[in-house]
Amino acid sequence: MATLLLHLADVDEASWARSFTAALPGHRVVLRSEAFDAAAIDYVFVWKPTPEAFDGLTNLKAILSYGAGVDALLQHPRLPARPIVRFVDADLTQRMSDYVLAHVLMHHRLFMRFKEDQAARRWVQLYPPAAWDIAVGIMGLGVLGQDAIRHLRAFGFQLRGWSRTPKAVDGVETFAGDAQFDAFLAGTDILVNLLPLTPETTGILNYDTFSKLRRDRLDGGPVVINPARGGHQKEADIVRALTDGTLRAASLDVFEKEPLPEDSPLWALPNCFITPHIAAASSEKTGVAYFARVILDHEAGKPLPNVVDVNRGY
Ligand code: NDP
Ligand code: OXD
Repeated sequence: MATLLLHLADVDEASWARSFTAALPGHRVVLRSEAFDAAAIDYVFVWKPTPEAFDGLTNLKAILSYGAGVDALLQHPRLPARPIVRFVDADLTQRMSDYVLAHVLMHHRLFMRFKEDQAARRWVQLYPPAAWDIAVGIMGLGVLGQDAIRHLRAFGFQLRGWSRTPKAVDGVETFAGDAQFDAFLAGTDILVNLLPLTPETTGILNYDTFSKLRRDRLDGGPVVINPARGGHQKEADIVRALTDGTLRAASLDVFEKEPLPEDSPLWALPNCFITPHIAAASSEKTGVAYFARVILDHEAGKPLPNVVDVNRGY
């Protein structure tokens, strides 16, 4: 019998515990608010763990991450040296692709501009180039980047992708590493960030990056979409670029500080579309199914899937 400890913030922990109990008959599921023997915990399922979350878990077999991104978890001051399994899930992936597709189409079809015209009761007919004349550049060709590409392909956009190591993706012009970053940007009209947050990618959405994007295709200039992590973006640079025309528009789901402070200048910018970190939440139904399977398989002697490479940072 395995014992699973839940340590989740900002979600209904008790509800997840009930679902895990139903999915793991014969195993034990405990909440951090209950009395439990720390040395008896085999697996801990975490989201935003407190500094003492792992204390005493001396016999832990694996850490299960509620988030697909593990940047914050890897910064935990007392993270035990145990395998970390991150959440990789069709439901979450589909939600992220919905978000990306919706925002790419919104910017390609200049809908924010038409909304401004509507507010001003202004009738101006603008015709954007066809999708096949617009290049969407995806930063990060992992689970989420490749699925977003699959959805965007159906709409006919030119597709470009950038990753750390070289990748071949059908119908996509790919670039890899720092050496090819500028070439990737130079042909990109709509930049979509689906990178993990690591020391190398921190602050990558900055003024210098924006000024290297292609400017002559989309009316008013290039666009940035960031549903990955707030640490990727320099918000002062985004404000500057959205104000001086280096960027025509931005869609941001994540922020340097969350919730986005009330006094952030981003709120007031008409060409900035803000959502409150909702691009792709982990669902209880699919999360429990995935992690229960991880535990059952591991207890049956199978290897853990989607284990984070701690040295790489994702
Ligand atoms: P993956 O680990 O599957 O893919 C990461 C991709 O980024 C890989 O292609 C990798 O390159 C590339 N990459 C990593 N470091 C660099 C670098 N220094 N330079 C260039 N490319 C790099 O991650 P996912 O697709 O599953 O998720 C991406 C991120 O999305 C998560 O880390 C998380 O932060 C964010 N996210 C946000 C959510 C939200 O609601 N806002 C929800 C879910 C995820 P290579 O292929 O060479 O390894
Ligand atoms: C995640 C997130 O990483 O929700 O899954 O941000």
